[in-house]
Amino acid sequence: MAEIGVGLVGYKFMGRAHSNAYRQVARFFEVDPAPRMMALCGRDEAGVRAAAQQLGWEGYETDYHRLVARDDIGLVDVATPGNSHKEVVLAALAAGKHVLCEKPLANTLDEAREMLAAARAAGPGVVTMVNFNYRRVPAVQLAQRLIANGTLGEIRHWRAVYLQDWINDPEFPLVWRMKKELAGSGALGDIAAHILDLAHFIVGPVAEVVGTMNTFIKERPLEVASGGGSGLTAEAATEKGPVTVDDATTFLARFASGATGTFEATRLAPGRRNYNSFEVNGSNGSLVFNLERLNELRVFLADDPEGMQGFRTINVTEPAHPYTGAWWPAGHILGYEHTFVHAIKDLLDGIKAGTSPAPTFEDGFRCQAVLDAVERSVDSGSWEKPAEA
Ligand code: SOE
Repeated sequence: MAEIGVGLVGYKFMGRAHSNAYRQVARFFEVDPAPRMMALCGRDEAGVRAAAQQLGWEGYETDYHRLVARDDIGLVDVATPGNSHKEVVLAALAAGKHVLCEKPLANTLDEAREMLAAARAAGPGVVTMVNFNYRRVPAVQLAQRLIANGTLGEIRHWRAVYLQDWINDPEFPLVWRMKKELAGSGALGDIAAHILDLAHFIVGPVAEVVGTMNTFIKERPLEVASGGGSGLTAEAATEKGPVTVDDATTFLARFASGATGTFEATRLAPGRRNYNSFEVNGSNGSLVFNLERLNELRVFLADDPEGMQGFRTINVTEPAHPYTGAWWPAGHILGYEHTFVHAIKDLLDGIKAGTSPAPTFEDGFRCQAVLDAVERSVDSGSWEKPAEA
């Protein structure tokens, strides 16, 4: 079996999730090439050396320029905060490497446009993908299929929320996700981007939006040191600094298909740890997904017999369901980390076939364009259309 050398930039929360995926993918799926974990990259030598050892990388680099120049690396994975996506991705593409980039593609629409142009210019032999990992939840795949094959009829409503509470405490420090220069935006780019990508995957393109964005907690203690494993913990200093992104964003959408959509994303919803949920209503039925119960899809079909109607809960772990047959017997459930393994599996298949798997950089740009339209609508107070590439 062929191998492809992988270089991963970033070793915090996403770096750990991606590392785990590279370690596991060839153990459960038939992939060709199989990934070889050549080097982890980060600026702090002591930190990256320790992480490389813990996460199973053969070596490390402290400069991404050196990483992308290595002949033994064919795939560069970018799992850093958004402010460095563009420069690393452009360098990797210029070196002819395949690229996986964490979501959202970029911090601004202009950056996303430049990255898309570079991916197109790199030619069809260079595979690129954006890691919106929730597309790879088996229940989400089933939802998409039920809509694509017409089971739900004409789609009228998309209703999605992504609710978290990890920054609800005003004493939680000002980590990079709350700084515009590093993250681009707050709840909008961090988590609304996910439900928007899911909407694009399941319902189709969003044609126009109108939204609100709020920053309820305007300053926070500075961060003493970045947190460990989960990436969503940190130690607070006494000095404070301004929060420069949104805590919460909501928007209404009209889809190109004529369906309507609502989106709400907040990191200030006490008790909601990682509540990424959507409901779709079609002329012939409805479906409901909730990430906190990710092995299940709830489906209502209007043509079920009278007296027997109601939401059924499908445990999406049968061999017939996407990805799950490669893991465990039916009913032996999957978790968050499997979504990353599935993404890497599809990426490796794409590399073999010479085609970029979805979400492509086009998809990443389209998502960014809607995020940008939401921000414009907050300023203009009116409906705004996403820009074209
Ligand atoms: C923090 O809000 C975060 O880790 C996001 O950055 C991820 O994209 C999301 O999947 C989980 O929450």
